[in-house]
Amino acid sequence: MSGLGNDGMDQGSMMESEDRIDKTVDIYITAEAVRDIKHKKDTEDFDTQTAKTQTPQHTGSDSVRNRSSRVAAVCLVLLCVLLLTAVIVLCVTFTQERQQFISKNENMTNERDQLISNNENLTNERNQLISKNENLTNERDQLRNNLQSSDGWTYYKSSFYYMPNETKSWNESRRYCTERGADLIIINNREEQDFVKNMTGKAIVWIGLTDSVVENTWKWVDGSTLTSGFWGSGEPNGGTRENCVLTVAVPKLPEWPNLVGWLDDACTKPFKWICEKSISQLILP
Ligand SMILES: [Ca+2]
Ligand SMILES: [Ca+2]
Repeated sequence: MSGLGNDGMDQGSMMESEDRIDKTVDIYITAEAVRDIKHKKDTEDFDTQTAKTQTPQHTGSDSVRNRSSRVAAVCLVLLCVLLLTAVIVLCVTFTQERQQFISKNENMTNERDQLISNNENLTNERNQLISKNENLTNERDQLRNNLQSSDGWTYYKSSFYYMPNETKSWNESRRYCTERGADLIIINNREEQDFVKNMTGKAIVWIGLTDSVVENTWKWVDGSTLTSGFWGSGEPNGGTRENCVLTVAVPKLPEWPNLVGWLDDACTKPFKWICEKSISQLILP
């Protein structure tokens, strides 16, 4: 019974011992946990305090850096805008000048073409005129040769002259001329009068002047009215009896001892005469 009682006592003391061990372990564990929590808290407090003390310094430096970056970026953008504007202005200016140059070049090309065309036209006209002139010269020379060789006509200043070696009345003399495509001579100026003087010599010849239609209104054979002439002294003086005109270069006849120049006389008298044919009559008959 006592053994049983001791055994019951031993078992009870053993259980108490185990309870004490468990409590002791719990106390250690609790103390370590409390220590860990405290250490953690202290660490967090330290970090927070460190952060609190360090943050203002880092924030000021970044602000300055950020402001500088912003200024640099703005400057860069402005520079880009300026460069872009300059490029655009240069492009526009270059395009305008290029178009002006092209336009000028086209105008000059057109002017050059017109000048070339004008020059070609002028060259053609000149060649045509040269050709016409050559043809006219050939025709004139041929006519001159024909007349001089066939009838002894004399060429002087765009007209041919011929004085046959015979005498006729004024009307018959004129008919002789018209049958050969000519007419009695018309004396237009002093040069022609001197030419006639040299041609006639001492001969007295009929010229193409008459007042047979209206007395004292002297008309040339082409219908034109006499404006000024080379009348001899006292001439014309024949009235209606003398309606045709002679020219005298050298005074020789008894009835006109000192007469030089033109005089009126009866148209029926026989005298020499001079035919005249202008070159225009030969080309355009
Ligand atoms: Ca008369
Ligand atoms: Ca007279």
